[in-house]
Amino acid sequence: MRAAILGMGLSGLGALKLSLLKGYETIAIDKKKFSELSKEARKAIGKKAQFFEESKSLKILEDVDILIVSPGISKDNKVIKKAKQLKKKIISEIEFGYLQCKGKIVAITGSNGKTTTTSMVYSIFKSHFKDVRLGGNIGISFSETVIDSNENTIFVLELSSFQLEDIETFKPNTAVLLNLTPDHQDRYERFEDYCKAKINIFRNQTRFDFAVINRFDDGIKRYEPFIKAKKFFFSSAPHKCKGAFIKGSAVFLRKNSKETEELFEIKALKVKGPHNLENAMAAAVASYLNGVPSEKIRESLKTFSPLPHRLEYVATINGADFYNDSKATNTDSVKKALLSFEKNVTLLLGGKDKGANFKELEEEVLKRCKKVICFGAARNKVQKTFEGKIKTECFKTLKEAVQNQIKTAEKGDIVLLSPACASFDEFNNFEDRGEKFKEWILKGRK
Ligand code: UMA
Ligand code: ADP
Repeated sequence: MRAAILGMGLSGLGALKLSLLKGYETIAIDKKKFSELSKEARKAIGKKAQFFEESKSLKILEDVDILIVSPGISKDNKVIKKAKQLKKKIISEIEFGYLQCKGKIVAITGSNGKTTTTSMVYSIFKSHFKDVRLGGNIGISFSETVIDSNENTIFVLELSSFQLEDIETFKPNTAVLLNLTPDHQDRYERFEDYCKAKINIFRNQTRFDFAVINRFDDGIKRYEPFIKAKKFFFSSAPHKCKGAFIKGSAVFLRKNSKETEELFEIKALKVKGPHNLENAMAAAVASYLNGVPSEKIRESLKTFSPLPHRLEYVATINGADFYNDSKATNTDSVKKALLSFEKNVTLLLGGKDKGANFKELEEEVLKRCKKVICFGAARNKVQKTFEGKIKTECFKTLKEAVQNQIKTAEKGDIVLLSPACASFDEFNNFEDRGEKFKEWILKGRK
C-alpha cells in the first residue's frame, strides 16, 4: 500500500505516524519546504517516508493508492484536483484514523462549545474508564490517538465542520450536536453547506447508536428527522423528551417516560453562563449513555474549571472586571457571552473578519453594553454597524484599545474581549490574542 498525505500540520503528522506503523509506503506532501516544517514533522518523516513539496508532487501521485487530506486544505488545492483526475481514493485524516480504530467513539460537534463540552466529557470519562483518549479539533490528531489503542479504548473527539465534510464510513457510537449557528462564512458559500457538513456526524449511525441533541436549536431542528440513532436531548428550557432537563435548582436526566434521576446542582458548576450549563448537560447525557454512574458525572463536573480564553475572568482594575473571551470568533458565541452579564459591558469587537454579520449582535449589545470598542482589521465594519446606536470608539490595534480601557474603565464595568472575528490580522491564533490581552491587563494593574 502506498499512501500520500497532504499537509504536514498536526493531522498530517498523526496520519503519517499511523501510516508508517501500518507498514505503508508513505509520502508526505506540503506546500511548505521540508526545512519549514515543524521539528516533529521533519523527525517523523526522517528516512522512513519520502517528502515532496506540493508543486513537485503531482507526478508521484500516479503511483499512490490513497491520498489522505488534512482538514484545513481547500478543495481547490492542485494535489487534490490531480488525485481526483487520476481517480485515486481520497480520504480525510478522520476517516483514515477511523479505519484503523477498534474502540468506542464519542464525537462532539456544533458551532460553539465543542472544546468545553469535549473537555467535560473527557474529564468525566477519565474518572471512570481506564483507557480514554482525547483528540480531533482540540489540537490532537485522531490518527495519532489511534496508535496503540485497542477495542477497550474510548475516544472522545471534538470534530469541526472541516473534519466532518468528507467522512465516508466514520460512525461515532455517540454523536453530540450542540448547536448550529453561522460560522466560517469565508469557507462555506451557504449556511446550509456548513450545516450539512456538521450533520454528517449522524450520517452512518444506526438505531444502535446514540445522538445527543440540543432540544431547541433552530439550526438543528430541520435535520432531526434524518437522524437514525436513538435521540436524547438537553436544554435549559423545559422539555419532556428523554435527556437532561432542569427542575428547580438541579439538572435531572429523563431515562424514559417513567424514570428520572438527579444529575447535578446548577450552583455547583464553576463555569459561567447559560451556554455552559447546556454544555454540562450535554456532557452529562453523553456520559450516562456510555455507562458512567451519576455520582462520577456529578463529581467531575463540580471540579471542571472554565478553559482559558472562554469567558475567562482576568482581573479587576479600578472596580472594573476584565474578561478574556478570545475564542469567541463568531456572533453566536459573543451573544452567549453578553447573556452572561446584565449591564455595563464594554465590548471589544474586531480582528480579522470571517464574513460575520455584526448586526446579529445589536439586540443584546443595546440591552447590555455601554459602549462598543472597535479594533483591528474589521474595526470600520464594526463601527459602521453600531455607529449612532450606541457609543463607539475605534482603535487600530487591540493593544491600544486595552490600554485605553485600563485607564478609563469605571467601577461596575465589565470589559469583555469577545471579538466575533479571527485573530490573524494581529496575532498567531486566538490563544496568542488571549494571552497578550491578559498580559497587558495584568501589567496595567500594577
Ligand atoms: N497546507 C498545504 N497546502 C495547502 C494548505 C495547507 O500543504 O493548500 C499545509 C500547511 O502548510 C500546514 C498544514 O497543511 O503544514 C496544515 O493543515 P491543516 O490546516 O489541516 O491544520 P492541522 O495542523 O492539521 O490542524 C488541524 C485542525 N486545523 C484546521 O482544521 C484548520 C486543527 O484545528 C486540529 O486541532 C488538528 O487538525 C488536529 O486534529 C484547529 C482549528 O483552527 C484548532 N480548527 C478550525 C476551528 O476550530 O475553527 C476548524
Ligand atoms: P468551540 O470549540 O466550538 O469553538 P469553545 O468551548 O472553545 O467552543 O468556546 C468557544 C466560544 O464559544 C467561547 O467564547 C465560549 O464562551 C462560547 N461558547 C461555549 N459554549 C457555547 C455554547 N453552547 N453556545 C454558544 N457559545 C458557546
